[in-house]
Formats: sequence, C-alpha cells, structure tokens
Amino acid sequence: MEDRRWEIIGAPFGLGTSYPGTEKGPAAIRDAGLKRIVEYLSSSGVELVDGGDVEPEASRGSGRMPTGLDQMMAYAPALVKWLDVPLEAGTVPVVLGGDHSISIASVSAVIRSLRMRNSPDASVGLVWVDAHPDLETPGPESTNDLNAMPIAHLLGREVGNLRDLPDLTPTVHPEHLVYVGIRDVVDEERAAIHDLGIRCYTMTDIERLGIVEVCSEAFARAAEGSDGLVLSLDIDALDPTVAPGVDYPVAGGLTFREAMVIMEFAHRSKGLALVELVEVNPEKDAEDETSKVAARLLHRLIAGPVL
Ligand SMILES: [Mn+2]
Repeated sequence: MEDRRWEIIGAPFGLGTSYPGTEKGPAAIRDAGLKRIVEYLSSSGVELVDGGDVEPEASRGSGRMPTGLDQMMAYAPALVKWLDVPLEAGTVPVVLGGDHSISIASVSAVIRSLRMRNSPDASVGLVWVDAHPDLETPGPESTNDLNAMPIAHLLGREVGNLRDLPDLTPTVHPEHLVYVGIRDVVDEERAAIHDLGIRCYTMTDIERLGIVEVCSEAFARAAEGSDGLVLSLDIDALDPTVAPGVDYPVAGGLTFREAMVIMEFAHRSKGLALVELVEVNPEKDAEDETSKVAARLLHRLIAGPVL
C-alpha cells in the first residue's frame, strides 16, 4: 500500500468512563514515540501527517446517564465533521483515543463517507480488538459508562438518544462485525452475541488457532460484503503485563507480538478506511509503558511488515 496517505487525529475525549485519564492518551502516545515516528516516516517518503486534536468542549460530571452521553452528543458532530475531510480525500485517519465511546462518532463518520462516495446502502466492516464486547445498554446491570456501549449503539440499539443525531444514525450489520481478544463478557452481551450471530474470536480461539489464522479469518470476514474496513483497537485487549495503563485490566490478553500481527494485517487490508487506538490511560500507566506500546503498534501499522 505504497500510495496510501495517513493522518493522525487525536480524540482526547475521556468523558465516557468514570475514571479520569484517557483524555490524556493522545498527548502521551505522541510523547512516548509517535512524534518521532511521524517525523521519521514522513521524511522517508511515507504520506503521513499529524492533524492535531479534536478537543471536546464539554466537561465531566454533568448530564444524564450513561456517563458521557450528553458530552458525546456535543462532541460527536465535531469529530464526524473533522474526520469527513481525510475520509473524503481517501486518507486513512488514525484516531488516538480517548475512551472507546469515540467509536460512536468515528465509525459513523466512515459509514457516512462510504455512503456519500459509493452507494446509499454502503456498509462498513469492523474488526473490534478488545477484552470486552462493549455491547452493554443502559440499565441496572450495566456500569452505565458510555465506553461500554459503542457497539450497542453501532448495531442500532438504544443508548440514550444518540440516534436523534443524524450524524449517528448509520448502523453496522452484525455480520460485518468481528471481535478479537474477547475475555470479559456480561450476560447481556453474551445473549446479544449469540442472538445476532456475531463472529467472536476469544483469547481461547487465539490460543487454539493462532493469531495469524484468527487475523486471516477476521479481516476476511469483516471485508466480505462491506465497502470499507475499520480496525478499532482497545489497548486493554493486550495483556495487562504489556499494557497496564487501562481502566479495566483483564488478565490473559494479547502478547505484543500478537498485536503486531494485527497491525500488519490492517496495513495489508485493501479497503482500510480508518484505524483507532483507544483507552490508553496515562494516569494508570507505569513509566509510560502503555503509551510506548501504542506508539510502537502504530509504527507497525503505518510502516507495514518489516520485509
Ligand atoms: Mn473497548
């Protein structure tokens, strides 16, 4: 993919989680190596720019449940609008979270753009790499944090009144969604995954099949019948010994090597439309280790396989 263009875009929105810190993710990842990577790669001929941050205006602690709903209602149109520009130009945005609720806007932006450029019923393929399915809906069983709900919204379920915003009405078809790395699932999510027939590669599947086979199947499945591909990587998919700076660490996650393979597969995907790396929390990190891991993974994504 020698002719591909990339644009880094920070989405320092951390209001969809009860823990402070993920809003500092973009700055921490840049400082932990991404800045140097952008300089190095762009000086060696890669079409790569850092487009800066899309700052939220809202603040924490006010508004309706789930946590961050009103703040996302205010932020999503701004992020969608910002992403429209590179998407229209065929540039691949690399979005730095922020908490995972930003996908509500970023994935919607991709679907809107595909529909404007291709056909009105164009659809997106989504590879969601995460310890959690993020398929909760508001209710007594839920954490009621918006970052546990982006997939519920994207599949068309009711999450507050997010669907009132015209930017956020497009949906992902369940057959175009593939989970990788899942290992912490609540009852509501288990039922939805089974009811909707969502393809899900748990950590046990990765152990059984190997990461190369899982990626071959996952990227092919998400691409099949869809018009563009999104890779959404929650850094908590990695094992907490590798990436400790997250809000909900779950033991038994991806190795660094496995995450590198995922990045190489994304690099090679023909229809790659957008990549996001979310949930780095510098306040919970140990000596910026998680930010460094994120920067190294983004390097591999953009530079591609070593040979
Ligand atoms: Mn997530």
